[in-house]
Amino acid sequence: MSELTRREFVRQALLVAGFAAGPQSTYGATVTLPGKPKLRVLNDRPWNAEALPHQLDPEVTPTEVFFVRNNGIPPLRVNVNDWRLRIDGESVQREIDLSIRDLKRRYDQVSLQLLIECGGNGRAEFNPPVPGNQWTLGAVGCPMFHGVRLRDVLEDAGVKQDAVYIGFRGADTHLSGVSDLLPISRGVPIAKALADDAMIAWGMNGNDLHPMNGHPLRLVIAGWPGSVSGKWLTGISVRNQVHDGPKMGGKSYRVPRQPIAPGTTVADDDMKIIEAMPVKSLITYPETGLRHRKENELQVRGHAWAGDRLVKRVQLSIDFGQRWQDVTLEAPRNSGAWQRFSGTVNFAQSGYHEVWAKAIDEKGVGQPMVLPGWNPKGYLNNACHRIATHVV
Ligand SMILES: Nc1nc2c(c(=O)[nH]1)N[C@H]1C(S)=C(S)[C@@H](COP(=O)(O)O)O[C@H]1N2
Ligand SMILES: [Mo]
Repeated sequence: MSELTRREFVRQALLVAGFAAGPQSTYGATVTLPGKPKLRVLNDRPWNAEALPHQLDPEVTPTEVFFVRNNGIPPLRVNVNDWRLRIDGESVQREIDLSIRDLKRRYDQVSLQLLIECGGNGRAEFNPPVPGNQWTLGAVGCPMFHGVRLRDVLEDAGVKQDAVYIGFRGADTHLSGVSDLLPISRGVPIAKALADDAMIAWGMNGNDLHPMNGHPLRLVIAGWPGSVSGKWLTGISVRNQVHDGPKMGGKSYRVPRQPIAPGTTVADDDMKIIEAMPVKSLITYPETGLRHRKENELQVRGHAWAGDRLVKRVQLSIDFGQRWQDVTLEAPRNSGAWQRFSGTVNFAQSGYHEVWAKAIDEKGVGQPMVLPGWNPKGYLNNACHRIATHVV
């Protein structure tokens, strides 16, 4: 990253931490994230910002439109040469301690295009409303990541037979300012940690990671709630039990075991951890609100993804879901990447129309047309995306 970006980041981070005087954001004021000026900022204490659907049109998500979701305050000073990653826990054969240079030298380097979607993407649509960042559609992206496979590092430390889960530690600090409190420490079952689409990354889209996306090191665990992809990564524990770090329990990243009526209170014991994210798609071209001439066909394209599954089919509707047409769907570049869809629609009538997209995964599970299962924290909204067109 450029020195300017770094300095601006530190300045912003200081502001967030309340340590420095400077232009304060007040309600309604425009604030933008350094290096990501087009993102829609939901909150700057801590920083949370999302893309608009049409900004996500490129096959590989550019860094400047890749969303940011922070639970705490990012580290103010990062020294890449001194950075250490520790692999420990009850279920490793030997603890190891690695520099970024060690990571680069000891293991096969890979570049993989991997999808990260926040578990709360789409939360704004929940009714009754639920607290938390009011994400609409853009807390998702699929950049290219550079690093090593998580599996190679874990196997180097040696994974014992009784390993159940991994849990990460990061260098960000708790919003309360208490230094030994982690803002978040989550993880995944060992099988997912050893999968092809789980990596430790030091780079994104040909550069270092952006400071807000975890520079200098992060986990990327594709297709699961973004909260398992630990940023500013300093440690990974291989656990002999389900990881119990902050935001693994209670209502965090958990949904009711059984469907509940909207607005119902649920006991923590009746909640389960979210695993792979459900099938979803996003129309990235055209932008909603388009004016379109009736005699021309309209090109429509976007991306579809389905957690640990492949998407098998994408359909479009221009009559509010009464009739659907299949469109072309490409294979992912690698396991863990989203899939491009593209097709054309023709309008028989002028006037207000909507284009709806629906993806169906390899098990035959499709997206719901309306908000699925209400849950207390507003996770897993994979309802169909719709855009408006004015046909003239
Ligand atoms: N250390 C740390 N890792 C973290 C977080 C965080 O606040 N701290 N946020 C998580 C959440 S909730 C999401 S959705 C993803 C978002 O990654 P991004 O900000 O790079 O888009 O990072 C995850 N990793
Ligand atoms: Mo998230």
